[in-house]
Amino acid sequence: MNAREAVYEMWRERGMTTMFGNPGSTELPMLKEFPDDFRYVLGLQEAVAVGMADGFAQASGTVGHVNLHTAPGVGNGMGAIFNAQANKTPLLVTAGQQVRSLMTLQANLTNKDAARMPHPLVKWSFETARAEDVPHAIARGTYLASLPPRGPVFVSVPMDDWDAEVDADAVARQTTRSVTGRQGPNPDQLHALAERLDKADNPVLVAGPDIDACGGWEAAVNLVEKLKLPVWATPAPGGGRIGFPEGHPSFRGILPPAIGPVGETLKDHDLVIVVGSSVFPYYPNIPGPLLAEGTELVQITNDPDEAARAPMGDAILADPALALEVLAFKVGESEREAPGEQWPAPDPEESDPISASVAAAVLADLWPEDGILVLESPSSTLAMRSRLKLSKPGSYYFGAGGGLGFGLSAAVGVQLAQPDRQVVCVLGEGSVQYAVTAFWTATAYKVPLKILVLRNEEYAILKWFGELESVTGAPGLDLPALESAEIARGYGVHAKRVDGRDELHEALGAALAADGPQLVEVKVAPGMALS
Ligand SMILES: Cc1ncc(C[n+]2csc(CCOP(=O)(O)OP(=O)(O)O)c2C)c(N)n1
Repeated sequence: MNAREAVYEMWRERGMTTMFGNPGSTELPMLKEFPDDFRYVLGLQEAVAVGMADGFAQASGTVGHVNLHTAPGVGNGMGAIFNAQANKTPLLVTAGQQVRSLMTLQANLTNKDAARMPHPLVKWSFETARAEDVPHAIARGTYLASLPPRGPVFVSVPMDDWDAEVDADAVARQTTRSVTGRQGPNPDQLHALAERLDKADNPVLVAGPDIDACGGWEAAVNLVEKLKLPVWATPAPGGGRIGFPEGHPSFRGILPPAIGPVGETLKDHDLVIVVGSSVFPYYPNIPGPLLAEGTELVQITNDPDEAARAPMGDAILADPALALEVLAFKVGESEREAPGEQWPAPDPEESDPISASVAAAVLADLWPEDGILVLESPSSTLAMRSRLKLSKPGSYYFGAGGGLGFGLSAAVGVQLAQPDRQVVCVLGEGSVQYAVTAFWTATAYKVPLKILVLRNEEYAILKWFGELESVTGAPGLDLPALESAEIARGYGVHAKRVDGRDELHEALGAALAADGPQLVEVKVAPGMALS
């Protein structure tokens, strides 16, 4: 048995038969005699291959695999690996390397310090000392990626390793292990928290992305309905997924992403429990008290680093879903009145061109049963969330790392992982450009993704940040004449450019009903769309 046979057998056993990548000479030996039961999804640039694998892994619940070209390919992929780390995506990243005998003299394409390169973006980074250890290293990386907190790992494989003979018995022992685990909550700590929740006058839940990733929606709803809790979503920049149904009457909205405003928003509560999120994914520096006097906070997270780095409150390390189930069981039914609907999205004002809020309202009108939103239109994140009010698990993916390019590439991966659900990707026209080659993959693999591009002819969110940071006169914030529909057509995507609410409604409806990848580009007014 050689290393290649051993590794493919392991991937097969673990259901990892979809491989994303962009090949070079150093990767070809891995791809030799590519087995019929595997699928290779070609990305035309490594950042896109990583982003597609990220979306695929998150939406399929398996460890994703992306194979990158040696040093320059890893370099291209690093922004997307950063995103995967922020998204806590279980992702095996492999990369080719020169043959071992030419590494010391540093022949062309040698990655002279391969394992150091993706630091600190991965949980583990490795190149084996011996060719025969490659299957063990890939097994180790795969196990580690899948354990909480999940995230990317990196294994560099010299190209001559794939034909190396391996010890079949040792490999079987190393690669067929079941390595699983979700942290069970400490019963004493949860008991104490349940008591605090029962005693609190006005407790509140902040729901984070890991509730979705860990399958905790039902338990969250049970807890909320028993305790009549109001619910906020964790601030949008860190909300890579949605942890609570946003159409639920207890849902209040999305917390603002800055210290002062978060403290202010939560000031009437005596106890805040934050589940499946960091405390908090702050972004702009708007200082103020972290929490009002008299407000206490308890975080439940499966990530020791998130627990340790929070600037206030207590933390309990536990799987969010398991902890919510125990809490929902332990707490008593509250006598409080259940919160009524508090997150209205009033009809947006008509304008010419239409606002992004109107575009969001049109999309909400046409929203497919079971639709999945992959969102990267920075100035209209809040408008999209507040109009769509997504209320089913696994229905929202957003790049928590903030690196543009996640949206379009991840959308292709999500649609490949969820062929029976309609994926809709909403993008700013600036964001399209960071993953533009994903259009080609969508066409080549007949991925029936629907894409809505909001054309505001500027980097709207950066102009807004400029105001916040008192920056005037910054160059490079306008994007005139970027023809997204024409560009998409060049990659084979059926695309249409429209203006106004009615044309958008018609084109989007037609795109949703049609086969294959479809794009609608609509002109929208500049500026932020906050609701
Ligand atoms: C890889 C990367 N480069 C640069 C940025 C900085 N950035 C944040 S938002 C933004 C503008 C995005 O423009 P567009 O998609 O048109 O959205 P809009 O702000 O107009 O809604 C940029 C350049 C980033 N987040 N990621």
